[in-house]
Amino acid sequence: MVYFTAMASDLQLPLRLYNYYRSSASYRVRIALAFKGIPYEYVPVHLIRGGGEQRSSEHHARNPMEQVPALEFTWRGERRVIAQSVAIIEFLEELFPEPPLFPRDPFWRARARELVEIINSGIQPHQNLTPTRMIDALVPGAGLKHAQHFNRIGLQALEERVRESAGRYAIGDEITVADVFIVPQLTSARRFEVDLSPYPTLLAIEANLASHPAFESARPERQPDYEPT
Ligand SMILES: N[C@@H](CCC(=O)N[C@@H](CS)C(=O)NCC(=O)O)C(=O)O
Repeated sequence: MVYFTAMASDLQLPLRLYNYYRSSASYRVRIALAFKGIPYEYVPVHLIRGGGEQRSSEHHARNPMEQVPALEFTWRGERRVIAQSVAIIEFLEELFPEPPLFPRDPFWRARARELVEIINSGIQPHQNLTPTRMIDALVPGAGLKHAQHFNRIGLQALEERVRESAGRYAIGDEITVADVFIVPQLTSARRFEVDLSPYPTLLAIEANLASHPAFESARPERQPDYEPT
């Protein structure tokens, strides 16, 4: 059952998620939507084909950063779009507070956000298509090394932090937004051929979440636009 707040009555379901199966930022939002049991329409945006559908004028209007994900919905009768996975997930949390993704305790809520930011601003921007292509254009072959370097720095920081807090998940035994970011990041790190053996706590958290229905259904290979590589 979807738990609504009073504000959620301003929102008209279903939501439309513009995303790409392999995008880790999209994967985060898919997990959050599934975790909260919110129905949505999946609209694929192919990031490679034809120079990238994210660069089309239609998608630019949805997200001027020309990235996925972008969540479209009707709010108080007006068609609206929000981009940026953190903003989207916080919006969902406010409108659909149950089950929660943010710890109630202020310290652990801040810690969950810290783990999120290590990934969102410390790792993912360095592995993204646009910067790695630009680095490759400057120094051929350096884009992958750049992505690997920042994955290692960020994953090490995460590993040290979660060693302090992990139970079954990143923060104790309740699933939080930190888990929603960690699982897609580990999937990306494997794609960038990063050795994950130095991060046993992160790997244990990922294993504990592998069969959770929300995490399972959000996996790249379960999406309609999935392409085996
Ligand atoms: N901080 C943004 C990152 C979004 C982002 O970088 N999306 C990537 C895919 S994971 C993208 O659309 N890249 C397209 C490109 O670089 O052209 C978020 O959390 O939503």
